[in-house]
Amino acid sequence: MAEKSFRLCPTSGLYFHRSAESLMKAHAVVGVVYLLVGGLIGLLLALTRAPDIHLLDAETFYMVLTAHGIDILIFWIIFFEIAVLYFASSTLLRVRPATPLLGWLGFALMLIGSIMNNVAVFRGSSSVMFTSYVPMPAEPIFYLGLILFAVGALLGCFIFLGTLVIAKEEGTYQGSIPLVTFGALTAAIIAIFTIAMGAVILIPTLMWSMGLIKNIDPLMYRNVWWALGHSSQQINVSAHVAVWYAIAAIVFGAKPMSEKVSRGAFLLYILFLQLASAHHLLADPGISSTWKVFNTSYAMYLAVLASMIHGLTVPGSIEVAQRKKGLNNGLFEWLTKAPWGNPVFSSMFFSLIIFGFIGGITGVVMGTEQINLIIHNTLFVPGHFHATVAVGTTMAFMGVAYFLIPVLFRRELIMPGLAKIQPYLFAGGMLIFILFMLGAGTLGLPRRHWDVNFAGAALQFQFAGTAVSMLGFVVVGAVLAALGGVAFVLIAVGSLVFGKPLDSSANLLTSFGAPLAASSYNVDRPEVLAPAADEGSHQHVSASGTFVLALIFLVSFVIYFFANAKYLSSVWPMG
Ligand code: HEM
Ligand SMILES: [Cu+2]
Repeated sequence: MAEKSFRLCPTSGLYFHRSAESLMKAHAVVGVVYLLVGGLIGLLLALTRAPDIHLLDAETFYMVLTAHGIDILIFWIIFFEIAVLYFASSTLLRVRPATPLLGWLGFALMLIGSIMNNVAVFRGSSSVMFTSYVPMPAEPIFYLGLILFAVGALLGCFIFLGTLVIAKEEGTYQGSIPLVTFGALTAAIIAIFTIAMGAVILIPTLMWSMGLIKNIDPLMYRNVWWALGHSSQQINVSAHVAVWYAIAAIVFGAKPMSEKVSRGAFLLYILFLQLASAHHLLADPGISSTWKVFNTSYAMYLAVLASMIHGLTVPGSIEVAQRKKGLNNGLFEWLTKAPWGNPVFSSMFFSLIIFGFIGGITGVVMGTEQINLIIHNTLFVPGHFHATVAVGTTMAFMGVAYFLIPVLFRRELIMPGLAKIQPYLFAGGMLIFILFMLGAGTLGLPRRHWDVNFAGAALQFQFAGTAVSMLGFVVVGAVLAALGGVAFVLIAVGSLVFGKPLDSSANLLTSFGAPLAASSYNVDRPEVLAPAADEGSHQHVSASGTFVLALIFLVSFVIYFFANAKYLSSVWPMG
């Protein structure tokens, strides 16, 4: 292992291997470009949903809806995730990446595949939406693009595993792999399963679109497709939870409250999440209620339990770290005196709160077979998943990107003032957007619908006025969130192009006035992202504030669940 192939980052104490570094940069940058494209066209969708604006015509709306879903949920997130895999393996374990040349091949496949898919979509011939349900046909290059992209991502996962093997063989770490790497490993394992399911469903669909196969059963398609579609969301969850732990360590020097519990929770994801795919089939005929209820109750709750454990231990570990630094007054001084002006922290914390409170609670409510009936295919559904992926995953990644700009790219952040408020703009906008979509959906407004007024339709229908007027607020939220998204891309890409190159001793992260990486994560304390050697030694510091937050969470959960059950009984009277 030639020493000169590593660079020691003076800001963070992290070691970057040159070849892993370039791979991380390439994946992260392309991912951010897709975030920009996908986010901006998301705004066009919102502007069309509001009947007074009704921006796009019907054909363009469904084309853009397709592009938005795929560009942002697949291409932005997975490009960034592969960057995270290189970081969690090569950088955290201080080891060269396995077969970097294959890494570039994987990158090229992902890039080419994603472009092919976009070409198919923007030609207007493949408006089949993110789920591409048969028998709606898309062009062959739509599916082929997705398949090439998936093969590229699969290479990234294998290189991650190979890098772990090299680290083990060369003994670059002691004991077990760090928790963040463990979380990334969970994501990689789930990704391999997900991509295999993708092959099972997309290869036949490609052949069908080429005329080589006559028919694909739509019910079977949905069943297998969701083994891909749902699992891919669990890759996101594992990856963004790993990022939460990383940011807690980076910003606060926090150590997991219990390594074993956190690792066990990651394991729960691997064991139970595939079964939870059933929550996408709750309204499908041809599948028994027993099967639906078993998979979405007992099995799904074990995956949900895992998220609740992380949602408790991450803020808990931050609280413990803060209290040890003396922020010990009352229940919440540790939180009120957290570095709210530092976008690494604020992005991560908004991700955690909105993912947990809104994404989590609405997910469990929606995953209940009976309640699902009142919100199935309504705007409630995009309300839910913008909380989980658009805020949960995206903001966690934005947070770590703010950390990586000075550390990985060695650039000073441009517009630090804007960077301070950007997370508030994006999270605030998204919050409005999400809450009003949830509300409109609860009142029955459909998702993926071009015209809620049914102008000129053969069968007329009038939705409640309140529901329709909520769409105005959806637009307000969407505009704010889009501004926040554009601000992020401006700062991130602008810093790479115009940011002052950092000299070796600078520590510009502190320009946010927060105790940051350098103090809590430096060469003398390389163990911060590694397993806590003395587990238990800090247990006497309590995390009572987090405990109160958890209780508030549980109470909101129970009230909301029963409110929906009550509502169900009123719209579905049975005597
Ligand atoms: C500026 C930010 C964003 C805005 C304004 C926005 C807006 C929208 C709107 C209006 C819809 C259509 C809802 C419907 O009619 O059914 C939608 C769908 C969707 N959005 Fe977003 N979105 C944003 C960011 C994101 C992000 C960051 C993600 C994922 C990481 C995401 C993932 C999706 C997905 C998967 C769909 C569903 C597509 C489909 O139904 O096939 N969005 N978004
Ligand atoms: Cu799901």
